[in-house]
Amino acid sequence: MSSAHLDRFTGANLPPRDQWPDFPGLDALGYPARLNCAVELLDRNLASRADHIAIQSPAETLTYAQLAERVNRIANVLVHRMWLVPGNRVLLRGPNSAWMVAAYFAVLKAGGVVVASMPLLRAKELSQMLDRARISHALCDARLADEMHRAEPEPAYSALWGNGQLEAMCAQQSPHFTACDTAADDVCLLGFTSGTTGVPKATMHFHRDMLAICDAYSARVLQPGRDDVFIGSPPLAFTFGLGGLVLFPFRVGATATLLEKASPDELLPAIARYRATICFTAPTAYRAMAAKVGEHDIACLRKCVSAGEALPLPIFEAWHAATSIALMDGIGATEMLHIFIGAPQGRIRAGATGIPVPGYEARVIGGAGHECPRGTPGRLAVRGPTGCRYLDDARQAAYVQDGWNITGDTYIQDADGYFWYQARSDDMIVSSGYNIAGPEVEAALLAHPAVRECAVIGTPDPERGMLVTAHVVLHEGHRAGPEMTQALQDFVKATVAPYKYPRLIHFPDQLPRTETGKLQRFVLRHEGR
Ligand code: 3UK
Repeated sequence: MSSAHLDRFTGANLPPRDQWPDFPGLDALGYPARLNCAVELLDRNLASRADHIAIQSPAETLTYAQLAERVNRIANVLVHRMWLVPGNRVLLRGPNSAWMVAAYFAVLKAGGVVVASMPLLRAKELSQMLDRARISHALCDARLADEMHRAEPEPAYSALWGNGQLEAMCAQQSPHFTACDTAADDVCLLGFTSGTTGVPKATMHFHRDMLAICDAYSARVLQPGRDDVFIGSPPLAFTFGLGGLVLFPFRVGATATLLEKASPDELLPAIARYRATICFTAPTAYRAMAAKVGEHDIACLRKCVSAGEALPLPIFEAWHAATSIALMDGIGATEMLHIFIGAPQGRIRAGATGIPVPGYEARVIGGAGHECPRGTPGRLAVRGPTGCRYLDDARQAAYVQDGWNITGDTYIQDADGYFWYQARSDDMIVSSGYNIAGPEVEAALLAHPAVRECAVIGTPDPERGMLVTAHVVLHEGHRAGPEMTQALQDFVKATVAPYKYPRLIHFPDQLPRTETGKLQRFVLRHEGR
């Protein structure tokens, strides 16, 4: 297999072969040795879907033919004006928009390697990415250029869209571009993990991986059709958003709806306005939207995917009560590119994450690496057509053990084969010898009408080792204080084993979250309460 990369940086920085995961389920997907995922995902639609809407957004609507033309023009700019050679890393920075997607596919089609940055990242974090990934090129939304210009080392070539610069360069280029003849296992994406501590890790994904998530999770679990209209909130720099908002719709010639702003208050009216049928967002957004569904006509909606964090049962139930839709929970990871455990409509069990996506295998293992008996908690191990390859990082050996990807989550597999999330393995609370999973206590608290959001962590305690401590954000009109604390404690004791109740309860105004919507438990732990 010969790489098309002239710049050999990514190939040279793959982990040693003996540290790669196994890839069962890959051969069955039948990919050829050479493929460019931009051709398969975008250009393949030109034969029968040229005039179908590929992207709709507040700013503009593009058919597949119009999008393909913009992609070709940008690819020509990259190659003929910015001297991109295959294998170069290109920073992409912008809110979810048609220009962002066009730039993304232009890099892929030209054989470059995409490095997408979350819109809110600051110069310091961008500098780490520029350095770690040896980024030579940048395409950026003009509104987000300031932080990029402050970051170092400055890419040799950069261009902005939104202020007419890239637009003018594109106008001078041909609307035709011949795709780079990349190998199926050429790296095309460096996905930085939303890591909590330490230097961020860069996960390396191949052209074939971009198709594999479409042909595994999307085709077998989500099962979209060409008339579906996708919508959602995750940034395209988060692979949850990339897959759910762009790759999955494009693989079937459907429509992507891209919103620059997609808080729950904006997403709900957008679902109605764009007649969306499939929604991707985080559990907390479904909870916030469930309360306001009555104000909007969202009868168009058919399927809703929840990922990024555990989906507490009360949120599943609230969304079902409001819409009659069974939320599709799914666990994914940047290392795996997308979701590897979930359940198709009709096989969903409320409260469980689901069963392995066809092509993937999952099991729960103990300390020594042996499979745990069904019904007992242990570490989640998975393998399938996609898997973890960190760029030059010693942490590879911790994530991949014996060919299995170890996600860092504690799970229970039940007698029927369903997987039930317990906690991040680091977040298990050990109090007086009991193992307590914070999310279980959170689910119990969320069922109380006064609770808007909550986080349960362990805080050090001389007697019990750790104390179950809850941080609870109350709905408006409810008062914090000893009475509320007592009421919540009694409420939890009535629904889960009493030893799990939160002995300490704090009432902050909000909880710390990452840009991908994840609760930052470590921030609460380090607040030293
Ligand atoms: C946690 C979940 C319980 C879990 C992601 C879908 O979240 C994604 O990737 P990240 O690298 O984080 C991975 C970790 O997040 N998690 C994600 N989904 C669930 N925990 N239930 C869930 N449904 O700890 C996992 O190890 O940011 C999700 C698709 C692509 C993604 N990158």
